[in-house]
Amino acid sequence: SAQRLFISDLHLAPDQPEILAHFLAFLRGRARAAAELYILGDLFDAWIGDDALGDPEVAPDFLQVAASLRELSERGTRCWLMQGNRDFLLGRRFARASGCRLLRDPSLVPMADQSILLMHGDLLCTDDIPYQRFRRRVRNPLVRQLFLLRPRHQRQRIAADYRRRSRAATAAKQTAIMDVSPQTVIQYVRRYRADRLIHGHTHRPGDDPVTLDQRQCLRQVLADWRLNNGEVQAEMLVEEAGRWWREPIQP
Ligand code: OKV
Ligand code: MN
Repeated sequence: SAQRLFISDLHLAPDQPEILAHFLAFLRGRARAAAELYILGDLFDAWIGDDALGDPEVAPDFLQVAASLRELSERGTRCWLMQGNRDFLLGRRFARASGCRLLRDPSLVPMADQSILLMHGDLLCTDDIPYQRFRRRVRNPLVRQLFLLRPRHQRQRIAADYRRRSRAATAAKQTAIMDVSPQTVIQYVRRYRADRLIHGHTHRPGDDPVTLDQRQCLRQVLADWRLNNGEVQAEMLVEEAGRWWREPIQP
């Protein structure tokens, strides 16, 4: 079929084998019926560099993710991958290993007579000043290169430290600060003349009509994948011939 599937925020991590298994089953099952799969960031909960793919000390299971994505694209589903705020170090080497094409954030793509703006979503959360400062720092090309030059075990330790400190900071933040800024949403939609904005990151799935310049744009927020009473809860957005709907991802 000519379906396009949109997912984000799987946050794959070695200590959550259920979500990993759910994703691998999705790649071998439902995803095969699609022409294109869009992964809009935070496929992984942490990423310390593409050279760590398959490192037994980091996450041996992630080799399976790359192999299964590759198999899906070889079977005819084109896979697009955007970096998220957690896996912003995903690069060409992972793209090659997984058969995915990298999508920059933001990306404007024409689909079914509409201009669709695809983002991870963290660029929209401009009220979270400490996060935006962190973002600028770790994405600075020099800071990034110096990090990638360190041995893998050091990077692992540094990353674990960041995550520990971030959990404490997130718990202390007001939830409104961690949502998108409505003014920033309007800025992006206006600048790109988008008819639809699709993003993840906030873990607040839903549809939000945005009015600007006497026209309507629809902002669609993708769901994160999570474990709920031992069951994986996952959902995707689907487009086919200009029709859009949400669909749960079954085991
Ligand atoms: C990713 C986030 C951890 C948020 C560090 C330079 C520096 C990269 C890094 C370390 C952390 C990614 C790579 C991770 C995102 C966190 C905690 C909060 C809010 C440096 C370049 F500065 F140390 F030199 N990192 N990891 N967070 O564990 O994947 O997005 S990570
Ligand atoms: Mn995110």
